[in-house]
Amino acid sequence: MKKIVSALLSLAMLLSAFCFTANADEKPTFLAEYELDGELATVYINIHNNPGITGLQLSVSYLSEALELLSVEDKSLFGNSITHSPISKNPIKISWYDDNSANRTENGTLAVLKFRMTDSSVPCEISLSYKPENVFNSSFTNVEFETKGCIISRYSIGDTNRDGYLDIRDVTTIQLHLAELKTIPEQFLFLADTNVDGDVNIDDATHMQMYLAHFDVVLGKQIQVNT
Ligand SMILES: [Ca+2]
Ligand SMILES: [Ca+2]
Repeated sequence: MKKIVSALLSLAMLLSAFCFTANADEKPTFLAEYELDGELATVYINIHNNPGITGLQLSVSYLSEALELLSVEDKSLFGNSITHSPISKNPIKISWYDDNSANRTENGTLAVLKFRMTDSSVPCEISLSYKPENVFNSSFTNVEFETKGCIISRYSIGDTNRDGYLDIRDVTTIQLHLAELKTIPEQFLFLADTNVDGDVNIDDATHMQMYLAHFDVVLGKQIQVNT
């Protein structure tokens, strides 16, 4: 019995050490995620793994030919308000500053942008960027964040043949693409990156097969919305 308890304890320690390492590896990130409802795209500008900041200015750029920005909603993540440039501007700049001089470490949704998709035939990339001096902490030291945008598309990740269904034909489409027998157009290649590691290879076909076989895998990334 003692042996089992000590084995379980060792396992728990190993797991907690692993979890700690995994969290430590996560970098501060500005992340855009979206939901699409018909022609209305809701884009969440999120902050993850925030080490502590007192001010930021973030630029959000998008494809004007395919998206029309309708509104910017302030989620008051840090208590006080954000400001932004006029919604007719692209990129639109979102700013926040706390003059109480204490670092703020909240994570979650900074702003919600609503777009109308005026051309759904093309994938629409939302890009985030900032100037290093525009994200800083209470000592006015620049704080580095990664930026991750998103691609708004009427097709789900995995729908590689773009017929609106997720099935074995999408696996075949990936395999044919990898065998260079039938190419997935460059602008839709992101649909084939089913495990979202930035590359399209046989692992994505396997990942999709596992999804279709009801294994516990997710196609693309699950959106976590903070309301
Ligand atoms: Ca399909
Ligand atoms: Ca991949």
